[in-house]
Order: sequence, then structure tokens, then C-alpha cells
Amino acid sequence: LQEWFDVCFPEDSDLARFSLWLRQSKFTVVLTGAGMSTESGIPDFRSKDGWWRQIDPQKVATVNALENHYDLFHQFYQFRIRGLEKCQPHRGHYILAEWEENGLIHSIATQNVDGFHQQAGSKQVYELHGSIRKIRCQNCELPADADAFLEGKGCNTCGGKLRPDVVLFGEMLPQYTWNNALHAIQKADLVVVIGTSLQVYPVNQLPAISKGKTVLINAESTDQDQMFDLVVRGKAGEILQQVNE
Ligand code: BV8
Repeated sequence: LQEWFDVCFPEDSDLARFSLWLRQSKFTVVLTGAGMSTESGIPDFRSKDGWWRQIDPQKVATVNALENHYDLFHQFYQFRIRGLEKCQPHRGHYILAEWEENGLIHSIATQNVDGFHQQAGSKQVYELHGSIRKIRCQNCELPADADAFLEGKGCNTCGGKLRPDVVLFGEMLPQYTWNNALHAIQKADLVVVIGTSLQVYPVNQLPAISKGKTVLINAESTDQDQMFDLVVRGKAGEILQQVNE
């Protein structure tokens, strides 16, 4: 393996170390955030072109917004769902799905609600913040049709407000999914965190729980950089392609 290394990555680069750890690891868990989907054309939240630079999350991504400012809430999520229809997973999503297929990684815990990991073929995906593709009634909790939500209709069972099945600020994360992700991270001997500012609780507590090696792949620095064994600065899709070659 070492001589393969010296050929592929002459200098002892960060990519070399990441690639070695990935191939040596017995149980790797990947944790992704919005930075995993920006190369698909989906804005993230907190970098310079992020959603929260244009709109206050308290006004659209909270239960209060859903209950008291439904028009703005609905407009925000309708716009994001429609934006998704024009985008698809990029090469990086497909590489992670291949790595699961050939046993290089065990699972992906994601904060993303776009469903791109599953669309690219990943099977073991823990959607910690839910899915924007699924719609439910806020009142009776029954699933509803996405088109009904996009057309601004109410729940056809009880007339309640329809909403995407995402975790809004102040809402609990799905308990079963959270526990699965937590156990996977606790078992992992390698945790690879990709494209997240690690600002949102409780997901931002996960990297510190890992007893294994931790790698952070991110375009910008985060306030947890120094906690990682390795920080690879750059774009997720590009880095995953370079390591995959
Ligand atoms: C909860 C809705 C228990 C879904 C979102 C005060 C202090 C601490 C915590 C709190 C506090 N007040 C309130 C809280 C709790 C709150 C929280 O953490 N607030 C923070 C922001 C202060 N958390 C909650 O409310 C959570 N629930 O705690 O429940 C509870 C329950 C009841 C009562 C009390 C407690 C719920 C959290 C879920 C929030 N939902 N959105 C949606 O519409 O999507 S938040 C939003 O942030 C998204 O969900 C997103 O998933 C999440 C995380 O963002 P990131 O993925 O990290 O994206 P970000 O833009 O931040 O970073 C992207 C990074 O990628 C950047 O660094 C960028 O440089 C990089 N990048 C970009 N492109 C690339 C790249 N890197 C590589 N390659 C690229 N190409």
C-alpha cells in the first residue's frame, strides 16, 4: 500500500493521509452538511451565498414561522422544493455511494434534506434533519402530497397546515434516526465530516463523540477545525474525485 502511495501522492499530502485512513478503516461513517450539495447548485446556509445571508432563519425555519407566518414559511419551502427539481446529485454523491457499495464506508449521517445521497445510490443514510421531499400535516401528522403543498392547499383530511418533513429550529430530531447515527459514530474508527459549518446543535456534537480518527473536508474554516485529526480544505466533489482516482 505504501509504495502505491508514493506513486499516487508523492508528497505526504493530506489527500494521501485521508486515502490511507479510508482504506485502513474497518468502519467509516460520513457526516455531511449543505456544503455537500453546493456543487449541485443548491445554496448552503451560512457561507457568503448561503440562505441565511438572504433571509432570517427565525422567520422561515421555525415552528413559530409555520404557525404565525405561514405565507412566508410556505414561500420559502416552495421555492426550495422547486429549486431542487432543477438540480441533481454531483460526482461526489455518486462516489460516496460507490464507497458504500464496495465496503469503504458504512453509512452517511446527513443534515441535508435534499435526498441526493439516496438518489445517487447510497443505502444507509440517516436524514438527521428530515426530508424536504416529504410533506406532512402539522395538525394531524398524516403524510400529504407534495403537489398539494406546492399549490398551497391544506390537509385534505383535517384542513391543517401542510409542511415539509424537515426538522425546524426548536423541533426534536427524529429519535430513531438520531440514535442510529449516534451508535454508528460511536462504533466508527473513522468519521469523515464533509461540507458543514458545525453550527447547529445537536448534530455539531457528533464529531467529538467519535473515538476514532476524524477528518473534516470543508471549503472554509469552522470553529471545530482544531478538534479534527485532519482538515482538508477544498470542495467536496473535487476532493472526493481526487481521492477516488
Ligand atoms: C434541537 C431546517 C432539541 C431544515 C435547519 C443556542 C445555542 C446553541 C444551540 C441553540 C441555541 N438556541 C437554539 C439552539 C438549538 C438549535 C441550534 O443549534 N441553533 C443554532 C443555529 C444556534 N438547534 C435546534 O433547534 C435543533 N433542535 O435542538 O432540538 C430541542 C427541542 C426543543 C426545545 C429545545 C431543544 C434543530 C436543528 C435543525 C435546524 N434546521 N433548517 C431545512 O430547511 O433545511 S438548520 C440548517 O442548518 C439546515 O438544516 C442545515 O442542515 C443545518 C446545518 O447547516 P450546514 O449543513 O452546516 O450548512 P452551513 O451553510 O452552515 O455550512 C456549510 C459549510 O460547507 C460551510 O462551512 C461552507 O464553507 C462549506 N461548503 C460550501 N460549499 C462547499 C463547502 N465545503 C466543501 N465543498 C463545497 N463545495
